[in-house]
Amino acid sequence: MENNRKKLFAELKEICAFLNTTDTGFLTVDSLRNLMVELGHPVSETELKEMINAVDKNAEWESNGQIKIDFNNLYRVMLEAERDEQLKLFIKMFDFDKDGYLNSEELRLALTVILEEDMDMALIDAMMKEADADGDGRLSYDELLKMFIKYGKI
Ligand SMILES: [Ca+2]
Ligand SMILES: [Ca+2]
Repeated sequence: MENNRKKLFAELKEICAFLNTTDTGFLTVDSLRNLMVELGHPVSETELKEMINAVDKNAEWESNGQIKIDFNNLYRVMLEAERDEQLKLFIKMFDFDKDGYLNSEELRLALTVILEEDMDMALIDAMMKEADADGDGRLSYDELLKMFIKYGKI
């Protein structure tokens, strides 16, 4: 399942990149639905609407039930969804006490594994201090996201 999602993302990215070079840069509801079917991921009408709303909340539906979707927005939403998934997986992998946050020891282990070198606890403390915006001594999803964006990791 995990691999399927990754594959779908890769395919969608390629298609988006390709189609975005066409004149309009827009996709209609029907073409999006067909695209999902072709990729082996048929979606219901509700799911389709949710996808579209995630891409563009202000999208205007035309009288024939069609809607134009900006490919740049679709692409951005997909990238964000992918990043979200990666970060959740990262937290899950290293959240040893299962409280949904990373404390300094968990962060140290995570960085040791990722960077393949022993992390100095003083450095970890400094990173924690910087990233722990609400000062509760552990890093939440949002705090980790900001840290990763700052260091260009995702
Ligand atoms: Ca934890
Ligand atoms: Ca915190």
